[in-house]
Amino acid sequence: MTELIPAPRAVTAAPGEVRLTARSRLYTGPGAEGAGRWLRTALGQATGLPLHEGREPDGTDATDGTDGIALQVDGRLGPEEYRLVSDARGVLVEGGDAAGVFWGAQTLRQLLGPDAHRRAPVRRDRIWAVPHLTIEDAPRFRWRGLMLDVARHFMPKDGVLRYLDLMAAHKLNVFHFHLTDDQGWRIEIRRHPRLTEVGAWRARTKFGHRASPLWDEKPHGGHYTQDDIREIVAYAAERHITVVPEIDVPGHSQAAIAAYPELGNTDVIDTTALSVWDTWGVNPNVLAPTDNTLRFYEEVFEEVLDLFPSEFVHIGGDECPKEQWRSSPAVQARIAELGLADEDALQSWFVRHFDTWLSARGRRLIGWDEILEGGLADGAAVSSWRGYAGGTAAARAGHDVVMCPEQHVYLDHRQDGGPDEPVPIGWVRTLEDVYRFEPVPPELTPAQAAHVIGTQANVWTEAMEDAARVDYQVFPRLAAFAEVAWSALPAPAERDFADFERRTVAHYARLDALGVAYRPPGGPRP
Ligand code: TNX
Repeated sequence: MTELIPAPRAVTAAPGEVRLTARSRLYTGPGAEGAGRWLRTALGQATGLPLHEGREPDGTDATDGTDGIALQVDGRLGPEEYRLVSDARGVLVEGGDAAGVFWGAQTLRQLLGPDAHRRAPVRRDRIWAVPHLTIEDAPRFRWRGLMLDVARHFMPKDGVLRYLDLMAAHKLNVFHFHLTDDQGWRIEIRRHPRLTEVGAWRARTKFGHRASPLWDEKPHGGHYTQDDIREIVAYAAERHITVVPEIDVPGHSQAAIAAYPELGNTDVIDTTALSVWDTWGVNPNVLAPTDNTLRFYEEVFEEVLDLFPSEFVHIGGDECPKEQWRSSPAVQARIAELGLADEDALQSWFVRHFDTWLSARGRRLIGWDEILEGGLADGAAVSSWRGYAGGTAAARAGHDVVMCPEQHVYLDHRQDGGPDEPVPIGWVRTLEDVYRFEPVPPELTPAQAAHVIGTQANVWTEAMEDAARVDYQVFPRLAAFAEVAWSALPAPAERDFADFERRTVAHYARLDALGVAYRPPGGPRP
C-alpha cells in the first residue's frame, strides 16, 4: 500500500497497522481545519465512517488511543512539507503549513487503498488500515501546474471542479485556466457582455479533414458566469490550488473581435464580417494596438482581478502574426508615434503596458515565451513552451520561469505511434518520456536555476471534445508529470522508470475508483 504517486522523499516502514473504525476520531489542530474538512468528506463518503471531531473539550488531542487521525501544523517544517507517522498511537499528519497538512492528507488517502477514492462505500465489512510507517515529504517545485484549454472545447463547470480534485490527488497546485482564444471566450465580463453572448459560441468545427469525427456542423460553446468562476477559485483554494487566469492578447483574439469588431485592424479587413473561428491554427486576425483596445482590456482585467486573487495573471502573448500590423496604416502610424523600431517592439510595448498596469495593482504578469521578443519588463515571468530556449534565456536574465516545453509536456500530443490513438496529433510522448522530463536545463547556474519556479503540463483541447477524451490524453501521463514536479528525482537517465511503472498498478486502481477514463497500459481498447 505504499505504492505512492508522486513518490515521497522518504518512507520508513514498520510492522503493524492502524485500523480505522467507527470509533476513530479525526483531530484537527489550528491551521489544519481545511485539510480536516477535506479528509472527513473524502474518507467519510468512501468508508462510511463518521470520523467524529477528536478535539477534547480542553482543546487537547483525543487521538492518543490506537485508532485515530490527527492533523496539525508544525511550524518547524517548511512550506508544503509534511510528515506522516502511523504507529501504535494512530496516524499523525504534521505539515509546515495548511498546504503541507493537506498534501499529507492526500497521501493518507492513497495509503488506505483504491476504495478510499470512491464516493460511497462498496463493502461495509472491509477493514481500513494504514500500515505503520513514517513518511517525510516536501515538493521540489513551488509551481506544479496544469493548464487546461477550455476555449477550444468548453468544459462545463463540474468537469473543471473534478479536474481540481484530480490535480489535488497528484499534489499539483497551479491551475492555469486558458479562458479565451480565437475559438471561444469563456468568462463572463459584465462590462462587455457580447464577449460571451457572441464570443462563447462557434457555429461548427472544421478539424483535419471532412471524414474526421471532429469535423462537424454543430455549434460548440459555453461559458462560466462570474459566480461559477468564484466557485471554481474557492474550490481550488480549499485544495491549496491557485487558479491563474489567462486572457490571451494580442493574438488568439478572434472571438473577442467577432464580439467587438472595433478591437481588430479595421483598416485592413472588414472585422464586422468575422465570426468566432471554426478551425485550428495560428490566426492572422489580431488586436489593433489602439488606446480603445487597451482601455477595453483594462476593463476586462479589472473584472478578472476581482475574481482571481492569484499573484500571477497570464496575458498569453503567443503566436501573434504581424501581417495585419505590417499592412495597417493606422498601426504603422502608431509605431512611428511611439518611436518603436518594428512590429515586434509594438508587441513588447503592448505587453509592457499590461505589465505596468498589473504591477500597479500588486500582481505579476506571466506570458508565453514570445513575450521575450523585443524585451521583457522586469518582474514579468515566462511560460517556456517552445522548448527550453525561452525559459533558459529568461532565467539568465533574472526572470522567473515555468518550464512547459511542448516537446515534453504537451498532453494533447499522442502517447503512442500506433494507428489506434484516438487523438493522433503531435509528437509521440510516452509515459516514460514524460517521466524522464527534466524541467531545469543543466546549463543554468544554481542562481539562474532558482528562477525556474516550476513546471506545468499543458492540455490544449482542439481534438478533445469531452471530458472522457481529456482524461484519456491526460492520464496516466499526469501521474508521471506529478512525480517530476513533486519528487526529487535524479537526472533523467538515472530515473527508475520500472519502479514508477510498478507503482502505476496501484495508481490505475485509484484512477478507476475516481472514475478517470485513462489510456489503458496496453493502448486503446477496440
Ligand atoms: C500552440 S502553446 C499553442 C496553442 C495550441 C497548441 C497545440 C501555445 C502558447 N500556443 O494555441 O493549442 O500549440 O499543441
